[in-house]
Amino acid sequence: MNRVTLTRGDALLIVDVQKDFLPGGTLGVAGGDLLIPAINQTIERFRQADLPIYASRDWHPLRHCSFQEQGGPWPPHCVAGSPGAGFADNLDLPPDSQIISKATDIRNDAYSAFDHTSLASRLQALGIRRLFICGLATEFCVLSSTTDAIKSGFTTLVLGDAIAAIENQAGDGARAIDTMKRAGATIISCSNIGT
Ligand code: VGL
Ligand code: ZN
Repeated sequence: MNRVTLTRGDALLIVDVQKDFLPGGTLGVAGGDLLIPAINQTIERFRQADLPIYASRDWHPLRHCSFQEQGGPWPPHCVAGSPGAGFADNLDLPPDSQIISKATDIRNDAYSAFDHTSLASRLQALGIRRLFICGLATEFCVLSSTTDAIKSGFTTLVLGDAIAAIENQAGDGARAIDTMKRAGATIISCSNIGT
């Protein structure tokens, strides 16, 4: 992949880089912590270009329907306001980043940062045309946010070296990347982003 030059109309979406999704968290993704330097470098590029940065967070009520105790698939994670729901300590989110809380309804899960949030309208209001996506987890919230971004009409680039998969089944991450490509996403590396 050739160099991608950042321009007006670009935005960065960092998906769910929260403590519970990092090693040691209640739903830790192996290697999730290793993405943070590349994400920080990308944040710095967007910041220098004065382009908007969005950070989504899984923000569940206590006893959310996705938790095993309620019959869901997941251990309790990212309970709104809990330490585990906080962004990674070493994630250098600028103070003017836009935070998108999702899956806040006790009865519904929502993997996509676009699902029942104001993200699409906020991006459209700013004239965003191209969205760069990174974060966790590849086959759940990154995949779902990516396909929704494409459906909403954004040119969508996924930072392949700044995503990590849960891999409940071996190969889930690779299959998700394939699905994103077939949906129309371009996979790039953080080091391809220039200003
Ligand atoms: C996620 C599982 C459950 C994610 C959220 O952010 O990918 N995965 N909730
Ligand atoms: Zn969740």
